[in-house]
Amino acid sequence: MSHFPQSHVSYLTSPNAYFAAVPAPLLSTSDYAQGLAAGQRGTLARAITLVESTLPAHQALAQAVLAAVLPRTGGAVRLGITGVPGVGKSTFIEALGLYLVEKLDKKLAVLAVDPSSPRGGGSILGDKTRMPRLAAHERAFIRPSPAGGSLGGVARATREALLLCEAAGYDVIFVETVGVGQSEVAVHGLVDFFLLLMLAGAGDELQGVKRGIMEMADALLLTKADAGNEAAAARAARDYAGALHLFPPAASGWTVPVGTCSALTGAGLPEAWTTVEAYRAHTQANGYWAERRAQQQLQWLDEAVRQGLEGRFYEQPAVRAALPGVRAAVATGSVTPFAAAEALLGRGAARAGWDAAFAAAVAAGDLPEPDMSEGLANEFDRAGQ
Ligand SMILES: Nc1nc2c(ncn2[C@@H]2O[C@H](COP(=O)(O)OP(=O)(O)OP(=O)(O)O)[C@@H](O)[C@H]2O)c(=O)[nH]1
Ligand SMILES: [Mg+2]
Repeated sequence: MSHFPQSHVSYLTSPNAYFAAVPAPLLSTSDYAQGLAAGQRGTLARAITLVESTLPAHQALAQAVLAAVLPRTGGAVRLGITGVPGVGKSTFIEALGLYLVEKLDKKLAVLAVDPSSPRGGGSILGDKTRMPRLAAHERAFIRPSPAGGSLGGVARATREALLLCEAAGYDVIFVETVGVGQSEVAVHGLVDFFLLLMLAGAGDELQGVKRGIMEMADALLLTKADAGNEAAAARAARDYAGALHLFPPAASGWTVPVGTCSALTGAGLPEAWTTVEAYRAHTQANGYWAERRAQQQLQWLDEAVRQGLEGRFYEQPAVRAALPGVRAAVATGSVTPFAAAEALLGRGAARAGWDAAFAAAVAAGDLPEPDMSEGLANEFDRAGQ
């Protein structure tokens, strides 16, 4: 690594093994903001790296950058794309993406939410080799999932990356999700339109299609409708359309369409985009588009408050000192989890000198009385500082 000079900046934009290992030098808030306003890809990549960082100094700068560019955000169509591993998401994104940048002159950013993806160059190379033409296109920007950490952390970083892409002038954002449970819910909270890709004949169970995910979808698309698979795909589309009729009407007033497509032949791709545009026209006219975004903002507020309180709570020296003993007591069953939590919340936030003696008391089953009012008041004092 040491032979790779810090002053060499090509690593900022080129996908190589040093990407994660060599940190980009920080810019000033206004340099980030100006670079984004000018649509500079290198600045965008560096700003995304900044919002992905968990270092407190980086977080503070990231929030300043986001605040500075906020007026330039919100203009894109945000499209979530989900489906089980192997259904063809990346291939679909490459094909639909090329259609958008080449035929419709769009500027497209592709992001991903994959909490399971490892840190390092592997996923970058993996995503880009699956989208080789799109990755090379000047009007497209592809960024793999931030790696590591909780789903909440990955989703938050992706949301902030999405805003940065909008500030840099991208007017369509795709967010690819791994189709394995909670990540769909997280991506649904980021996007305007949620597209579920499916395969004919794979069976609902195999595709992990829970009713909840079908209910979140704004369109279903049977993909790989090519090479003799067209009729089966069309049949499956009719079956799903029938099944969707049984669902209660969506709050958007939108009827969820079911189509077929092939990322290999390109069949159905223009229609897929027409559907997204029709949804936008429909929901912008009836107010649902703005309402959905407002609801998402409020969800992010709740989430940020929850994460902030949790972080501050666990940072307290008294809590850190007592927690191992309390956890041990709960694990062995000598204290109930609820009673231990009440005691931690009530006393931990309030009293600085709280330490091993408390843990010993908890372990002995001699719980101090919780004092929620004092604990909460203290929490709000801290929040206000
Ligand atoms: N025949 C056919 N094959 C396709 C189509 N789309 C994707 N494939 C193939 O299906 C396989 C999986 O495609 P990917 O695009 O990597 O699928 P994915 O959903 O992104 O997979 P993960 O990222 O691993 O979850 C690849 O071998 C593709 O070539 C299609 O429209 N038709
Ligand atoms: Mg993929």
